[in-house]
Amino acid sequence: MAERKGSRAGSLSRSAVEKAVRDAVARARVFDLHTHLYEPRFRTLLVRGVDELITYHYLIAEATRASGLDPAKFYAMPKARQAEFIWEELFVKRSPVSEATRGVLTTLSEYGLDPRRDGLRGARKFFKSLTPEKHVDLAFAKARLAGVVMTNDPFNDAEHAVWERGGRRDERFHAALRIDPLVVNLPECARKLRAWGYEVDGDFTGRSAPEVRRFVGDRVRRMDARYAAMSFTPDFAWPDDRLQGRVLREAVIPACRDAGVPFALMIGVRRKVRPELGDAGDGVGQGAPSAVARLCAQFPDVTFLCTMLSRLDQHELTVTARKFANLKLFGCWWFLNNPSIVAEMTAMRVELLGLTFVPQHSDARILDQVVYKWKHSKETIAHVLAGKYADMCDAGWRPAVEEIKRDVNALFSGNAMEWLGIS
Ligand code: HDL
Ligand code: ZN
Repeated sequence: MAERKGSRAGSLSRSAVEKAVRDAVARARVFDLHTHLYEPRFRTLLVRGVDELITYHYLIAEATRASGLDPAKFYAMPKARQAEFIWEELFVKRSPVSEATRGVLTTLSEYGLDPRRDGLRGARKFFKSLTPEKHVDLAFAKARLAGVVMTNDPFNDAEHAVWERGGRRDERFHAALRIDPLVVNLPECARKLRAWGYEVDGDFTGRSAPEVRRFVGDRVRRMDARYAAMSFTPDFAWPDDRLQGRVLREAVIPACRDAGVPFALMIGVRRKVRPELGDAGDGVGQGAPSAVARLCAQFPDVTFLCTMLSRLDQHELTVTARKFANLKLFGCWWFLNNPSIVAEMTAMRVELLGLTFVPQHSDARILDQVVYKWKHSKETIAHVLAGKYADMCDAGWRPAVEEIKRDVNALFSGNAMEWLGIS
């Protein structure tokens, strides 16, 4: 029989391609490039369980908005009462159709519960029996996680104490050195840095630059951090003679280059738009991908991971990534992590970057979120990819199933692990 156009031994028929893509995505092991999770040895820093899941700050914003309750009154309630309030406002009085409420349903259902029948009470009973270690194993298995990267703040006293104590590490958890405080609150950081033996001044004068560079290098080594990271407000600029530009240019970027680790820029957060909402009070603003381009051009030997928070920046940032091989785009961050936007961003990235990006990270703060964030993201990304592979067949190139698995595994773990030098 004549070879079908675009085929070779093992090629799939067009009708088989879409299913092969969906199966490969469903089976793919995931390396989660950015989370706020912690190994169990960090004890209470590892946030888990149904009350935490329901009082995720996304749901606090939604519930205080829906009810009109003053945030201060909400935060004055004990955690269990906060969860009951959110459950009542967003699940009972109204259907849980938002992405964050649907996420709670997905997670409880994936754990074998019936959210409607079991409700908050039944869910609480289920979680009661889980030790931190068993809970991590369960959530990681459900989300098919091969590994996650934490967000490690060297200036957080509780976290610092655990690093100082040392101890066997859980190899599924990788460290990332998160150093926003260096820019957001240098005077406080300088006080701690001096106590740790680094000659750093609150106004970044004297020997501050080489000493911050030494500190970043020391902490990267101590944590075996896979990258250093900062979030930036929409006015991120490059070049930049403000404090943040100097800290980056004179200390952080040289330290990343010395250590051979990437620097991650997370750009576009408008901090404390509504301070009384706490973690739920941040907003989003359009940034300048052109500043990222100038940074990548100036440091061609440094790898820059980047995710921007505004939907308005995505096309320009993706085109910028076509110009700079050292610019690595990852995830649909925070307010972008909604199916409608994940679909749009993933299609655009495949069309402009092929397979050379990381489509998603979970940003999970609560352990159980990885279950729903990855299920939802995989569904959306699989749908987009299936269409792209079908289009490829129509253009005359029928893939083999092994090729589809190769590509899908690159997107869900291979690319990220390669960027971070993890074998
Ligand atoms: O700065 C960050 O890493 C953000 O992800 C914030 O933690 C944000 O509050 C968040 O949780 N987004 O999902
Ligand atoms: Zn985050």
